[in-house]
Amino acid sequence: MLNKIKSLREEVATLTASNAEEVEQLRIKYLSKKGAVSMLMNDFRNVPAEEKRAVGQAINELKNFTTDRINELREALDSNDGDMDGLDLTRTASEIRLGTRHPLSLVREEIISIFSRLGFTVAEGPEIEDDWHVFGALNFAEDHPARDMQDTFFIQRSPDVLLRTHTSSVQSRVMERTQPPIRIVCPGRVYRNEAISARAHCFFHQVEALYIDKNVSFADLKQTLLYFAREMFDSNTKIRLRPSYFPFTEPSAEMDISCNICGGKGCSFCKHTGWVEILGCGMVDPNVLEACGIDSKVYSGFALGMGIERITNLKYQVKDLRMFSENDVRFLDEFTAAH
Ligand code: 2NM
Repeated sequence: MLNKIKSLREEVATLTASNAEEVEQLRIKYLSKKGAVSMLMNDFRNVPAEEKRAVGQAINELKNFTTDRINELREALDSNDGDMDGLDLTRTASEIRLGTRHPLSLVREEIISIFSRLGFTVAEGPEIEDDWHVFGALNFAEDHPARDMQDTFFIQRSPDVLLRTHTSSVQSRVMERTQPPIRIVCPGRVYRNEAISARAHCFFHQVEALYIDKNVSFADLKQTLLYFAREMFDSNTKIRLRPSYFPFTEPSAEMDISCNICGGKGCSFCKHTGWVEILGCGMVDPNVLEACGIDSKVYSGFALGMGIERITNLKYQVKDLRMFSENDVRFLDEFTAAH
């Protein structure tokens, strides 16, 4: 009996199968009710009492060995491509998770959409720029601090190659190659040489708008600003303009909106003033028009620029600017995709 078990074990050890059907045949041959291993169980009745223990153990061991061996053969086939065993075509598909839009993208698209309703189209340009398009054409004095290494990232010196510090460089390029009317919005990433903290980053995102035609006035600018503020925030939003200075505009102003967090009553976000600054603007300086080949006696224009991060903070109260570029999915998942 023990010899019979031993030779059966050797036989099982050498089994092979080239497809699932052959594995099943082997299972039937050895493990089914009438299979070779099961038949040993029948013989077990005739084993003398003193051998029962040893033979019983040997049969059990053979049974386990054979089961394992056949499972091994089946698994080896399953992991081969082309074999359809184990592929359940009736299984419900797993859920497809859609990504979310980045908050800065959501806000950028909303800004562009508002200006497009006023007839503005999108213009884009390079992030790596020359001195002329970032500063020279835009009426920045030769010794203006923005031209300093402290404020601007230089890639190369004389001729200067630098990272744009504002998207106005796109506008100087458009003005150089296009005669008015010009009505463009320029979204994009800009770079400033600043220490990174919760409130400052070495890059951020801007949208600037430029409108040049005959008879464009400060009144046109104000009405555009009011429309923008009421579309972007709520329809009761108030605006206020404070005189300011920019090299490329004269006169220049900064615009505040009534704080949309406390509704103008005063809170920590607006530092208890009821107002928050959101953008800079002004009438394009005639020097800029002339530098770009546009006749400043015939044409006038307004320009404005805003930081997308700042607008996004107002809408979503993001505490730390660094959140925008860390790509932590727990943060990004809070912004559901807009379709
Ligand atoms: C601002 C504020 C004020 C501006 C000016 C120009 C250009 F090209 F026409 F000269 N583009 N953008 C401008 C004016 C930008 O950002 C705070």
